[in-house]
Amino acid sequence: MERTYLMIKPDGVQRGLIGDIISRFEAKGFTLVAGKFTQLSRELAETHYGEHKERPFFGNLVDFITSGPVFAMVWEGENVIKSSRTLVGATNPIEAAPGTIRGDYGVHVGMNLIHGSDSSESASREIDLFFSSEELVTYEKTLKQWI
Ligand code: ABT
Ligand code: MG
Repeated sequence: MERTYLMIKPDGVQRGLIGDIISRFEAKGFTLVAGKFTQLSRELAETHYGEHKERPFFGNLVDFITSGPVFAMVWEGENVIKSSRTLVGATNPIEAAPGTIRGDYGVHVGMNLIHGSDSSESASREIDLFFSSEELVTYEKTLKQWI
């Protein structure tokens, strides 16, 4: 089963959107594997966004992502990497379709609410960067008769 790394950014946390965002992935049919409310160090943020090191917005990006706590998560499900990028929407919220997280809530490319891994390589790298193997919880849904 495929896994991806999703992270609600400081703007999503401060606007009180953690619950709404998690609900969307639950309602879609994906399963939560790990979750952590945490403040990123500069070093971790620079490693996570290392592919953008040479871009002009890199400094601002690292400033923003370390400006307050984030909610880091691992989600599992069929085609979860691609599907979660669809639920998240285009990088620039102005261009993101209504119905997507960025399309519904965002206006600024530098504050676009949530990060999602863009490939299976990124997903493995990012899951390992943010979570230890003990923090990844696999379980069976055994309470179907009650819920
Ligand atoms: P992430 O999920 O945060 O990686 O965003 P996404 O993959 O949709 O877009 P990319 B290209 O990876 O952007 C990374 C972060 O850089 C910000 N950014 C991007 C800018 O501020 N200006 C730009 O011109 C571009 C291309 C948006 C992303 N994050 N934030 N916050
Ligand atoms: Mg990206």
